[in-house]
Amino acid sequence: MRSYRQIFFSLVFVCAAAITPLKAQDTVTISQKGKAFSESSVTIKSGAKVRFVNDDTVAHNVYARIGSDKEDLGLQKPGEQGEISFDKPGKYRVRCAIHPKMKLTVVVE
Ligand SMILES: [Cu+2]
Repeated sequence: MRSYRQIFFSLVFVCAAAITPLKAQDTVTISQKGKAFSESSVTIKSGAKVRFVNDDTVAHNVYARIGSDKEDLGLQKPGEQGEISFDKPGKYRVRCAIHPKMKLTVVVE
């Protein structure tokens, strides 16, 4: 039956199209310990996320300026984590609102 074949291949195409964008999204994990980020700089692909994990004994408040927006993860207690997405290529600075010496540069390619 020709119509069943067409439906089958249409479904395969739709599923492949739905899965592809998910594979492109990478997540890089950055730890916070000793009132510092685990890296001073990280390079990611456009559309990827950076996950910030608080492995410290004190609270942190990670934020980044992306264009005119401020991405603020709010108060992160020890053991908590949060993610920031970076959709446009560029160089972004991530800071902690509590500890001004904490700096991370995110390069988005
Ligand atoms: Cu902090």
